[in-house]
Amino acid sequence: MNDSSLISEVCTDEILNNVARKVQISQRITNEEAIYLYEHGSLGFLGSLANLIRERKHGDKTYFNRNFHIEPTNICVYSCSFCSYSRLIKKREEGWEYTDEQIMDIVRTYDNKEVTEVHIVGGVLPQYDLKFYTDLFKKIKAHRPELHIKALTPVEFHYIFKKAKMSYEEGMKAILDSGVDSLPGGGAEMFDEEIREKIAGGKCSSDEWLRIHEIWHELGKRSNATMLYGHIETFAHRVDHMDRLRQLQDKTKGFQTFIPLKFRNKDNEMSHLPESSIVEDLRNYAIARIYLDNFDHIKAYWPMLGRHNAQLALQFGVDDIDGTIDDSTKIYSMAGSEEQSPSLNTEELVQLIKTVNRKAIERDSIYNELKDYTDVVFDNAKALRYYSLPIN
Ligand code: V47
Ligand code: SF4
Repeated sequence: MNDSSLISEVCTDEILNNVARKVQISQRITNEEAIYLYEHGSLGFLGSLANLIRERKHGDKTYFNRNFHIEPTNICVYSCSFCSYSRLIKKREEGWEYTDEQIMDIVRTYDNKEVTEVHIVGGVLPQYDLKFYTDLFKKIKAHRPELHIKALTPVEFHYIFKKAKMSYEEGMKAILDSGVDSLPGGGAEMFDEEIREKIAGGKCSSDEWLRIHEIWHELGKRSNATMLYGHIETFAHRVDHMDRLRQLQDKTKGFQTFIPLKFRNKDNEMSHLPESSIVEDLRNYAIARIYLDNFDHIKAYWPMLGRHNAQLALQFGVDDIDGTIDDSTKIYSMAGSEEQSPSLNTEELVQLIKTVNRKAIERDSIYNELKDYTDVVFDNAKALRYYSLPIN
């Protein structure tokens, strides 16, 4: 008897049984079934199904990369109510605004480090226009051609293309030609229009977010998708969000990874809302894994979730925990994450994965496998920080 027939044996709920059967034969679940899973699926039930899918797709492999972030500014023309990091233009003095040379200085600090990716995203400001960014990306490529540039979201693209009086098609072609390799998943928030207006009013619409990713995929390039959950949305809104992604993915196959982002409530306009529990977070990862049958990867972003919760998520459908980060992002530390200076060296990330009996695989930004760490033994006492199970 395999895992999922066992699930069917012990579960007496007809709808849950049917979902288990569908998972067993790799059949897609409906939106109604996904909502039902949110309402009635126990953590154990969801975890077993999600893990079955995860192991069918990737076995024990758990992916990570060596990356750093650059956040050119935290001043922003928008004021999303979940954002703890941005400062409005009228409070400019409280934030930072890097010039292109300052950004290049940051890139140069990594010259002797074995990073493979830079992730660039920040606030939206008039001086960071299309020319600023395309010149910057060209400079980064000229300086370090092999460094993968994962940069900007439809929120920035919509703003800078409008200012440049360019269509999305023309704009994305210019972005491609300037050296951007892939798009991160940010700015998606929650696609339901009413919720989006309340938490992220004024920035690009859901259709615009999806259209920009579609154009990027049509150019033959890859991107990620996020979902900001655990605030004022309902389970039906989460399923609607994933439904729109699943439909676009059927069309383009350009998404690589889905990244659920748990709302963190420190110092923002929604601080009065409680944060979701870890049980709810794990259920959410599991349902995402079950629902998004056409996404290869589900990522737990450890600077947001915390490293130990990210380890747990590896049993609930997650196969990727992002990268080394090198303390280069402020978005989540400012929003209250327990990771106040997010940075893990390769060794620490590998041990984090191995101590929960998964296989650590370093990947590049489009999931080519760079190194399997199964037989690599580190001689370093720091690894003991993560010691909870025997290290293979
Ligand atoms: O779009 C901002 C979210 C996103 C909060 O593609 C918050 O590999 C929770 O998209 N609580 C930006 N979430 C980060 C992002 C990302 C991160 C890591 C990897 C990738 C990838 C993409 O962060 C924003 C927004 O949804 N966010 N503030 C907050 N208080
Ligand atoms: Fe600006 Fe992005 Fe923060 Fe919204 S989430 S206020 S667009 S930096």
